[in-house]
Amino acid sequence: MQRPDILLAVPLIDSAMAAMEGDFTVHRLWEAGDRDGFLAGVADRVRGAATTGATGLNAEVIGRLPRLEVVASYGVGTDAIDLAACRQRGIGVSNTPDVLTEEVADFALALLLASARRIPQADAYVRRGDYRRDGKDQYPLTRRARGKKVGIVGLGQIGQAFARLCPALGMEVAWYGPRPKRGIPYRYVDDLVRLASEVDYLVLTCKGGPETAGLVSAAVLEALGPQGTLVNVARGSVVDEAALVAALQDGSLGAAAIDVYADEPNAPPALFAMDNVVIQPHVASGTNETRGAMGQLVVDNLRSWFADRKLLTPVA
Ligand code: 8YV
Repeated sequence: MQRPDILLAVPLIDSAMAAMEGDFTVHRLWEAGDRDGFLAGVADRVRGAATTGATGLNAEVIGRLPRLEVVASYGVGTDAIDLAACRQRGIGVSNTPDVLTEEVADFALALLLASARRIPQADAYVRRGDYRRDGKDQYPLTRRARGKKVGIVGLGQIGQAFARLCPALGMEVAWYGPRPKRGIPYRYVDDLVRLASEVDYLVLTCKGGPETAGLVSAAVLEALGPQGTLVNVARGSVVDEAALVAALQDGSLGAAAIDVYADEPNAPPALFAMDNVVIQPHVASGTNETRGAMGQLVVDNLRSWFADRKLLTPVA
């Protein structure tokens, strides 16, 4: 039986790439010099596609692949996949929930602590040779995170995993979302500006896409305030990024620890020189173990589809 042809939008972890090369005929879009010509050349063969949560698959590429049956995404976020175009064509879509949940939550806590204790800045201080023991230019004291108030924006699986970590640091948890949820033991606040005004850390774990675009507005950032910190492991689109940069620059927002940006990989250069930010390259799920599990799930979804047209982790 002919091996299904798969379009791979961007590289995945090596183990997944090797498994895909073993089962499928893989066409590597990111290596194409002439992207249009490349897509035209594979259009009559490609039945599946694999991509990532950050890269997705847009309607233009989907439209160029008339035989596309399935899209398997390496990640939980699907905001960069044109789901409407897939539904219209009856194209199955899978993602990789659960296998990355705790990893991303752990990284959100790591970002919070890195920001509070200024770990990257202190690292740079020692690397510059500024570390002294003579009482001069001592590294400045930082802030305790333990016992502080945390507001979580979006209490899905990752948000709940993050909330479960907070008691270990004695942190009080409240949360915001479109509607309250049954069986959740944390205080629900139905007004994001009010939640921001009440907490020390506002942690974004919500999904991306039109429903949350610009949700963290200038008003929310102002309410979080000069003593507040924004932590974002969700999507850059959730935040008014221009307002965030301005608030960090003028001090109306105290600090930020950010793993995602509005126009990745183009993080705002204005952030690079700021001493009150921790910036990361969208690596919250980026461990060997978690990306290995994500990659295996991408391959297993594709294998399952081509075996019996069923997906293991279909996107609703
Ligand atoms: C990405 C993510 O998949 O899960 C998500 O939605 O944002 C990440 O895990 C990342 O782009 C993987 O390369």
